Formats: sequence, C-alpha cells, structure tokens
Amino acid sequence: MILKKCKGCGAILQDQDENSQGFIPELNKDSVYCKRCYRMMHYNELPKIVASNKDYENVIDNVIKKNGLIVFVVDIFQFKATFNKKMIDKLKNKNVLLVANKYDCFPHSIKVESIVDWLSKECQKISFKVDAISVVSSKKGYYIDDLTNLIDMLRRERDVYFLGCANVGKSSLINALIKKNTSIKDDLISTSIIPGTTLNEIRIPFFDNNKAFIDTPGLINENDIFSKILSKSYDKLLPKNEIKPLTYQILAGNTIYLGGLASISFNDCDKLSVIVYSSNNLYIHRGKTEKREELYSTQLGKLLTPPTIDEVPNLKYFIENYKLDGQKKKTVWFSGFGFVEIKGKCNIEIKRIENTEVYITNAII
Ligand SMILES: Nc1nc2c(ncn2[C@@H]2O[C@H](COP(=O)(O)OP(=O)(O)OP(=O)(O)O)[C@@H](O)[C@H]2O)c(=O)[nH]1
Ligand SMILES: [Mg+2]
Repeated sequence: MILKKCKGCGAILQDQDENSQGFIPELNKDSVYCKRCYRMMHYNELPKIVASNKDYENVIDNVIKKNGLIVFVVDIFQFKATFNKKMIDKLKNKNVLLVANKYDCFPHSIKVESIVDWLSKECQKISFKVDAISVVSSKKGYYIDDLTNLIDMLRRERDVYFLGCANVGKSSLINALIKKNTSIKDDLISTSIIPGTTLNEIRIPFFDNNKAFIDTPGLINENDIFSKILSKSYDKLLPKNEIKPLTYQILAGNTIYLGGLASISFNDCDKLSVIVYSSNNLYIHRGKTEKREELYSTQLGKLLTPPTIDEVPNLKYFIENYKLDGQKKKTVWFSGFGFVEIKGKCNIEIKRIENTEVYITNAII
C-alpha cells in the first residue's frame, strides 16, 4: 500500500473517500497533491475540509519534543488574537524566533524598528523570552532575506518548525522562504483565506543533512469573526494592501462604526483624536450615539456592511464598557478586522457581535 502525504496540506493521500482528507481520484506513485489542494492551487477554490482544534495539543507537543528551532508566527494586523497565550505558555524556555507577518498591510510610515520594539515590550510584559523578532511580509517578500539570515544564525543544524494560529501565514511564509532562496517559482504548500488550510505536518527538506522546514496546522480562534460571517465577507475584511488610516476628531456623543461588525461610542471626553486601521473594504462611518440603535435596526447589512444582509439574522450583538485613563495612547484591537488608536481620556462603549474579542494595549504606533 502506498502511504504518501499530500505536499500541499500534509494529509495522507487516499482514493477511497471523496469527502475525507487527502482524496485523490487515482492514487499512484506519482501522486503529489490531493484533489482539494489541486483545486485550491489551480482554481482558487476555497477548502471545504479544514483542520480542527481537536488534536492541536498534539501538534504543539510534538514540535516541542523535537527540539528544533521554532518560528512562532503571528499576524501583525491581528496581533493580540494571534499572540496566543496558551501557545506561549508551552513555548516558554524553548528556542523561539518570533515572526510578525503581513507587514505589507501596515501603513508604510510605521517603521519596522518601532514594531519590533513594541513587540519586544509585549513579550517582556508576559516574561516570554524570544531569541529574535522579525517583521516580514510573505506576500510581498519584504524582509524575507533578513529572516533567512536569522534562521541560519539560530538554527544550529536543526529542523525549523513553523507554529502559530490558523491564517497567520505560516504556509505562505515557508513558500516565500523557498521562492526567495531557490529557483522554485510556484508555491509548494497550499494557502487560503480559510483558517485550517494545513491539515497535518508538512516536511520540506531544505538544508544540508536532510534538515527541513516543517509546516504545521494552525490553532483556530473560535472567537474570530470568521466563524460568524460567510467567507465572501471574510475575504473583504482581510487586508490585501497597505491600509489607509482614517483620522477622526471625536467629541462626546460620537460613535464610529466599523462596518456593521462593531462600533465605538465615546462618552465623558473632551475632543479626542481617533485613528481607524482596517481593511479598505470595511465601511467606516461616524455618527451620533443617540442614533446608534436606530442605525443598527435600519442599516445593518446595508450602510453598515459587512456583514451582508443575508448574514444579519444570524448575528447577536452586545455592548461592553471600557475606561481609558488618557495617560498613554491606546490601541483597541478587534479580532479579525482591524484596530483603533485612541489618544485621550474617555469612557467608551463597544458594541460588537457576541463571542468576538476586543483587546486593549498600549499603542503600537
Ligand atoms: N496581506 C498579506 N496576506 C498574507 C500574508 N501572508 C499570508 N497572507 C494571506 O493570509 C491567508 C492565510 O495564509 P496561510 O499561509 O494559508 O496561513 P496559515 O497560517 O498557513 O493558515 P492555516 O494553514 O490555516 O493554519 C491567505 O489568504 C494568505 O494569502 C502577507 O504577508 N500579507
Ligand atoms: Mg497553513
């Protein structure tokens, strides 16, 4: 019997069950990619079968056991959600290279050095010691050479494992490293906007002595906006290009709407400066707080979009209050679709979809 793994997703190839992982119509010694990966690569099809969190503990435990260099990948645009605490607890005292991916989406006026500095403070705050920090874009190839050098420096003849939450771009990063350092021009591993694309470990020999880059499935954030809306809307939220910050001068009684996904209402404040960083496809609107509920009931899925009108019936919202003391500029992170910088003392009400997360940190910018 042939026991081969799909090079795109790591599933064991099989020709028995079309609805299971690794299916290929005819399995033979030349089989390389399963039907799912073939269709993702050639027809841009979105995967229907995705990884689950059920075995995630094993994924991470296996990597830790192997004692390789661990490249812990986070999405700089969704930093707080992907700088996953449970994962970090397991990675403490390991050789870790922290890589913040998707830098191409950030306003280019923000220097890499200041992001590295901020990331290093976030690590210190939770006593997470990392060997190095790197900020890259796998999509545009930014700083991939620097990352290659760092890996060479830290690897010490060992394999290199890529770990991180789903969708942070682990597979894209390996593709980028391979394309930058070899004559290979096409992606070797499947990638997609859907969290859970990589199904199993994928080993790509790359160094001397058969040492390899090893891709792993990602931990799926169940509170990500992805689980609440359809993939078409989700695609719109993922920033594809440099985001254009939108600056607002805010007074008490103003509300800023991030499409229909969330809104921030400002109370008890003097004039404030607020900057919204989100996908250019998300409709940002400023209005009066007294009209908020009326706007939600008449415009959700229309003016306030995404979500689309079809998604609205499945969404439940709630309001949570936060106090910003105004001592330091703050960043409010909306898991999955952007962040907002607020400078000044205020009370804010955040209205958002149930089971989605918000985090507040000192300002990244
Ligand atoms: N803008 C931008 N998008 C990126 C970058 N890297 C990856 N992406 C996109 O992010 C999405 C997820 O990328 P993947 O490489 O599949 O992410 P992953 O971490 O391997 O995800 P799982 O296999 O689901 O764990 C895809 O739509 C990629 O095109 C980047 O540097 N910039
Ligand atoms: Mg992947």
